[in-house]
Amino acid sequence: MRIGIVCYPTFGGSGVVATELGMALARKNHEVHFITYNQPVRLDFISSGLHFHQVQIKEYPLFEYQPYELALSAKMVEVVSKFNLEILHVHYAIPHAYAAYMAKQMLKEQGIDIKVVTTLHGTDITLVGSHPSYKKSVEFSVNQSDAVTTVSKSLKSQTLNLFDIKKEIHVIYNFIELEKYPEKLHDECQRISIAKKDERILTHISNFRPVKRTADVVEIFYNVQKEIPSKLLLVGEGPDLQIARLKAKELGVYDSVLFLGNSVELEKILCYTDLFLLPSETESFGLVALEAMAAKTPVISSNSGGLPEVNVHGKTGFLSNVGDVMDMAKNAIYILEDSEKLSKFKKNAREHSKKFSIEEILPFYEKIYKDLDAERDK
Ligand code: GMT
Repeated sequence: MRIGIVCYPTFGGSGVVATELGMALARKNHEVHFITYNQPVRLDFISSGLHFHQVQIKEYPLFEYQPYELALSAKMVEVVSKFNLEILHVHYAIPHAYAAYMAKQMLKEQGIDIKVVTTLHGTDITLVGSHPSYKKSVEFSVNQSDAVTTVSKSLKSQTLNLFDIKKEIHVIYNFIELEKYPEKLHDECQRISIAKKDERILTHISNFRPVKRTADVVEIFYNVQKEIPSKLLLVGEGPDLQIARLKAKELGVYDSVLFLGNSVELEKILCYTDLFLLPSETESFGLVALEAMAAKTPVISSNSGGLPEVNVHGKTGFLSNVGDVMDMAKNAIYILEDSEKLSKFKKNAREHSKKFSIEEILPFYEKIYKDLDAERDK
């Protein structure tokens, strides 16, 4: 099929899911057109069947806020009609679902019936979407989509609680490409470049927004390193990175924390890692936890949102109440104190991640596309 994908091209989870989905669809001989303001960070143009169309904004001094949705919907119209697209799949409702609705109306005038799929990723519903400034427009544009998906059962029920949604919501989990995390790479990984032989490596990867509770990450690590020699790797950038630095200095562990910045080499970093920390305030799914598990890394997380659908308490890691850093540290020590126990958790994590392999999940999206296409022919 010919599919347009609209997403944020950044390091955020929704952009990563959209990009990986597009690349996987192209490998299955679909023609995929990305419509974004920059080339998505994980987009690999070596694969054929992939196209990128940049949304360009005409800046004008009158505007305090540049009208991105306008440029985006115009680009969607141009690409859909030029390449005869059948589906527009928008990731993250704000403002993509709204722009897709506008494009759909414009295309109708040209006699084109484009089918719009909206995937809700989390904060587009919870923290941002339900804010009174956006709520009505988000609700309207989600209801106007031809199909709606969420990335977890938890996000589906939050969406139904917060909005008056008249559409059926399909739950399609985040997915993982297991080949990116080969078992062999794990055996060869050069962890000695990061930590001493007797040290454990704990890692947190995020965009360091308040929702990630970065200070909790450092506090958990502080309590762990009192019992077990260890290092903390902080990967990513964002507004709360400074909070993490200050916390590490305040607790006297700054020298044991490595700040690695944004990275496209997550597989390598996770390969070094013994334990992944994700104490988020809310997390619709927690793609990064799944990536960690695929790389044989158990996860210490909060129990908020969709995290219990990914991280299995006592098997792939542990879940604690949001903010309970002492419980998280206790669970981390329990896993790390004994190499045999750690190996068992690592094995379980990898095994469980297989449930979310791209081969398992991709057909659910393809079915939605096919069903919508068949609807058009009726
Ligand atoms: O939370 C982030 O860091 C980014 C955010 C996004 O929208 O880009 O991620 C959301 O979407 C991911 C992919 O579906 C989910 O795995 C994340 O859990 C979700 N983040 C939140 O709900 C906070």
